[in-house]
Amino acid sequence: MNAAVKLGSYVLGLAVVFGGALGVGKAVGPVGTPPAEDHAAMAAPTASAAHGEHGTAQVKNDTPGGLQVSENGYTLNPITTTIKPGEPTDFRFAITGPDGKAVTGYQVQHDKKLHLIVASRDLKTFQHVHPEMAPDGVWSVKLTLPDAGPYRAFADFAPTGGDALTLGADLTVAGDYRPDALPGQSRTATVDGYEVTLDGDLAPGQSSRLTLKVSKDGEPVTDLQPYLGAYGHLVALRARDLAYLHVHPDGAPGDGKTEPGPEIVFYAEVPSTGDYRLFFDFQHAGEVRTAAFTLGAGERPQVPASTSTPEPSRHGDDGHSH
Ligand SMILES: [Cu+2]
Repeated sequence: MNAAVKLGSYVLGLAVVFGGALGVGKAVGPVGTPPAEDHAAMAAPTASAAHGEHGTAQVKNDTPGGLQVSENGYTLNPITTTIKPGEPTDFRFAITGPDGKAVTGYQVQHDKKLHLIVASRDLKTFQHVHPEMAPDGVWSVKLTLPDAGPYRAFADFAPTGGDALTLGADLTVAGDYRPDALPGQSRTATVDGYEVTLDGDLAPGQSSRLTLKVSKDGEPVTDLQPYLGAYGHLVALRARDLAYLHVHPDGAPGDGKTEPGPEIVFYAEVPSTGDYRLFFDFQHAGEVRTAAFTLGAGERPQVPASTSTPEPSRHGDDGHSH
């Protein structure tokens, strides 16, 4: 056994797994694709060990997941194109691979072969569902999208033998569309009598520790149930373009140190300043609920207040506005 080769491949493996978080993906050279949304990494037992050591990582250039309908030869193909507001619809789609055929082999990540997230473009509506795959590779799931308007569907999966990917496609629900403004920043969310608080800050280009604490009737909840291989699942979407971001749970049920609440820790990595909408799924008393938060990352960009045509200067031609 050549120790150098072994170490080299170990380091490369780490770079592929943690490239996004560490910002070293570029340093190891032309890795074929950015390791965006490597959910396989989330399941790796060593994942949490790498956190906390790279708080000074540079802002990465990797394209976040979910912004492309096709990446690395894999394409998300919606088959169902008509969705009516408020009506249960059998939403069907297929993932095609580099050979153009529907992919039927998937790796299980977080207990499932494929996770489908559907969010309205205004981030008011969020659903996280698990479609069933037919032998021909067509996935289907009952979806009820409450309101008319544009939605984004994200397929989060890893093909057998390939890297994890999150592909995104637009869905449109016809009708009278009334967009909502992004809810203001808040660290407390209430859902079905549960209060969830969020502690921690998002920092662009860094792995940020976020702690979610679940209470009910003022009492901490200490018997959360495993859901998707963790005591909670967190999806972060960037406002405006719905980039789908990298979030790792810290610890797993049954690892001897992760408690079933009230606090669940995640490491989230955001690629830029701006607002993010965080959706936290947790299971208690046999039911999965979602708490949503809006959180800003970094300093707000300094956007000029007005986009109107500049007036001619009244102070001569010095070119400065006052
Ligand atoms: Cu899922």
